[in-house]
Amino acid sequence: MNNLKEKLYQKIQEHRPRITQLLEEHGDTVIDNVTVAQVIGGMRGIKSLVTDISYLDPFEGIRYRGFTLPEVLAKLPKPDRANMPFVEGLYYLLLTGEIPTKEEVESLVVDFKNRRVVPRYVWDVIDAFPSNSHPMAILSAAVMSLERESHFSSNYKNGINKMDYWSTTYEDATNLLAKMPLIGAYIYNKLYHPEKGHRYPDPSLDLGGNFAYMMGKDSPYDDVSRMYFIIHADHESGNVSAHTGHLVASSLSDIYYATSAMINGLAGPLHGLANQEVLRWLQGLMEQMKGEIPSEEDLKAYVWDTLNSGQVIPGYGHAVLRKTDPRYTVQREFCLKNMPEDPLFKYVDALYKVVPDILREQGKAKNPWPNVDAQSGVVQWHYGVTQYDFYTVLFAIGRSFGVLSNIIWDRALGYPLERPKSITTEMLEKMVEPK
Ligand code: FCX
Repeated sequence: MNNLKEKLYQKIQEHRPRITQLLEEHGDTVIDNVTVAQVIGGMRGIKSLVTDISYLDPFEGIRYRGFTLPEVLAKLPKPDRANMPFVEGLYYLLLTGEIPTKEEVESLVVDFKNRRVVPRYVWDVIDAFPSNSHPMAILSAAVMSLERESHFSSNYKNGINKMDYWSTTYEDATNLLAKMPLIGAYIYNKLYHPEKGHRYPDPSLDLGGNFAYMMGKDSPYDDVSRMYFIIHADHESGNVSAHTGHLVASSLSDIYYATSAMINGLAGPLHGLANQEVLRWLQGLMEQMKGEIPSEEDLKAYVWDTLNSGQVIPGYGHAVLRKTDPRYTVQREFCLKNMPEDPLFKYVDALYKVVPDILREQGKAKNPWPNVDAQSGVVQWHYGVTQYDFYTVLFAIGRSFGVLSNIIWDRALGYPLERPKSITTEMLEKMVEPK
């Protein structure tokens, strides 16, 4: 076992008794109530999942194993001359709860390099897609094509102890995570730069650096990639992508089935596709303003026009957050440092000053503040990734680190098949009848 897997096993052995004690001594303790509005309205806010990988406080934002994003970006080891941490180091943190040393991360970087060889048939599956296919559909199929590689599935057929499920799940997860950036870059070049042909990975580069190399992007796009994958990695367990991955894996579908399902959930306009909608909306604004920075009045008029046409302001609002998304702030600080004169960034900054007050005035959105999507596409556009259909693939690569870390721990703690109870409308009506 490499030192991450050994450390993980030690953490698993320490954690298992806590779950056993909770179940044995407190299994019948009630921790939440469920209302009619929650049953009909998307189960919002029902405390019904448990994870230690990350926690989302509505007023503080996301914490990975208790660390805020600024703390994660400051504490995790970075490659020499880089300003953003190794993504491999985030994986170590999400799995163990500990900040790894640079030596531990460098050992994990080598392990990831050894796992990132992608079988030829995956490229054939990607090449078989028509060039006007959505990159998320291609990514989902490419991940599914790798299912035959699953150590968990092949071992399960031969009969393995339930307490060891986590070990082959770890192998599948780490093998897939190492391959996702190469698959993403291949899809990008196939769809948007076929003239570049197939780039082979650079053995001297870490995951984020190699992704930038394979995308054909120079520095600081390596740091953009590390930042993007890290801030999108997890958003606790209840969002569509994380919950779908957790749910599908609860039937002991392997990592490949669960990750493909996660990608399919992320592809929805009310989830991962929103970062594309933000760019589309911003460019409509830029076109209407003929590239000029609009006056506050013109900006307000454009925002109200969008709302009055029955559309949402993309990149604003959130199902849980009730403050500015710290992931927006991390990217805004990157923009202020690296691209302060970018016109789209100036539009985003100008909108930040007017949209929250307008959403509050309209009075519908529970959260009038920007989320991660309000800023993410602007950074990609600046560095030449102008095909915003691709942005959700970047989101999926980052989100895989959180979802797959969760699934490894689900198996390690023996979390069972997920099976909430449903009821009929008539039963609901009877439950609300005056006694
Ligand atoms: N503009 C206009 N109206 C908005 C709005 C916005 N930005 N945000 C919310 N509203 C409206 C809703 O449309 C709803 O109106 P309705 O009653 O007519 O249907 C009302 O306000 C109440 O919605 P609310 O409960 O506040 O917000 P929702 O949870 O329904 O979700 C959306 C709002 C889906 C618009 C918002 O969450 C969004 O755009 N999400 C995109 C995906 C996302 O969350 N991206 C971040 C990534 C995610 F955090 C992750 O990492 O997993």
